[in-house]
Amino acid sequence: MDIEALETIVGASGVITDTDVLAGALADWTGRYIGHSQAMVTPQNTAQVAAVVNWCQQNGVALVPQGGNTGMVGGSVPMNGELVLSTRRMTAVTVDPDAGVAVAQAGTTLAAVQDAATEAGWHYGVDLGARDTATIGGTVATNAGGLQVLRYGDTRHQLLGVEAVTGAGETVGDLRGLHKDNTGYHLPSLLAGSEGTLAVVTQVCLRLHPKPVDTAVALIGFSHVADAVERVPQLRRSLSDLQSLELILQAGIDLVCDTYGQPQPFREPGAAVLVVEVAGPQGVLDRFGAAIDTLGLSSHQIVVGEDRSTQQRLWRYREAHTEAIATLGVPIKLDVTIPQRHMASFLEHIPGVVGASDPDATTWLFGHAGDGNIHVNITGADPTGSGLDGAVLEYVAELGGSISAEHGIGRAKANYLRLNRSQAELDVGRRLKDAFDPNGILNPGVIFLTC
Ligand code: FAD
Ligand code: 2HG
Ligand code: ZN
Repeated sequence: MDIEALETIVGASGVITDTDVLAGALADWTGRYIGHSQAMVTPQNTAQVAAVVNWCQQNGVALVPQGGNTGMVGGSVPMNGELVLSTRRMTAVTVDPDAGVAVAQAGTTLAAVQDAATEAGWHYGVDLGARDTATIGGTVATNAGGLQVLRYGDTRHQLLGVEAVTGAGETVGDLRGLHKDNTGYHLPSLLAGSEGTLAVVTQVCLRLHPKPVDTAVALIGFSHVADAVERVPQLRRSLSDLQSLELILQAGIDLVCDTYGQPQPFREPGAAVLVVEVAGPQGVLDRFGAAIDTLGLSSHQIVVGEDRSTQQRLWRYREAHTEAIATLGVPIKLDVTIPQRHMASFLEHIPGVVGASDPDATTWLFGHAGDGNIHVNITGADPTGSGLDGAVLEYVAELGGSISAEHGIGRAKANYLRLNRSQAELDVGRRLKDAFDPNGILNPGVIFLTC
């Protein structure tokens, strides 16, 4: 790789070849994917991204766009020696308080976007545990979901505009922030979830939402998992301020408590807990209490957090799952959507499906119950080629679910995309990829097995 040529584009300090610094960009968050590369290039603006992509095109060099490297499907690491294009030096964010719109460079962290929105009196409708590290470009590229999808939709729904550099080196898109614009194909929708295979996202224009005045968080304990699942549609219908509705099971709570020395949330542990966050205009807590009474939930184990620090403590039981599971070794991570009518039986049967493939494996289940997204984590099994992924994903597809609710396909699920997509759809997808990236230099092997 011609490092000097890259330095001419982004400056000497913009090309990283030091192996210690580079190491962090070569492995994914889960530790399942470990790649190699000679260099990471860190442009500061769209023009530099375009120049790098053009140079890669002319020199037949493949590249992997990388944001915070918190992705869960191995899409952000150079498995075949590709150049890493990191957006870490593209971190500007501005908010137009009158329009209720934010414009951010791709490398801005999700937390920085949220903070900028809050300071301007607005709310950004995407939140997830990796908020301090995940970038806005990465969340667009993966169409990240997270904890507030049932209220605001996923990342795709926040996009008023996107600016990006295609694999052919053209800069496309706009940041005008128009709420309505039906001028043909909608570029933001095409790029949301494209996982760096069509274009490098350089800037985004985001819709903001009214900032809630009050927030309350509650844990509701259940003796049976099926009872918790059964309450989900009821809570969605009854809680007008509902912002998050998450499910955790007792085994995961035990793991979090043991790993981090936290006390159990309830004196008498049950089987499942729903984590509920309500947020809205003044009086949230009163409306929440009234709804709980009407739903006959008052006899259940309920703990409510009214102040921010209690709310954060309650959220920790849910948010610490990913890190606690990581302490057990490299997990197999699957994130699936299950139709509501099959949810209870899926949760009951999936450990058996896993156990039938590998009796030594342990299954951990938790997730965004409000939108049907369950995270299936498997520990104690060989993450490379145990066949467990296939067993779980085939079962999900048979139930009419999605093999990727929010993390994307990446490399981890490229082999299984056919379970959810017809041959005609895969063919159209490939033609789309060719149109954006005619030389196949962007993230080869991600989403599609070969390019
Ligand atoms: P990366 O990991 O760097 O990249 C992810 C993909 O996007 C790769 O394919 C990469 O090539 C591509 N990409 C990155 N930046 C660009 C760009 N500028 N242009 C084009 N392509 C790009 N995800 C959820 O959906 N919901 C959750 O609730 C959630 N919670 C999480 C909690 C934890 C603790 C962790 C570690 C992860 C979680 N994630 C969650 C996964 C992850 O945070 C998201 O997928 C996030 O969107 C990735 O952003 P990133 O900047 O880290 O992207
Ligand atoms: C979450 O919802 C993330 O916490 C990560 O999507 C899920 O660790 C996982 O599998
Ligand atoms: Zn999730």
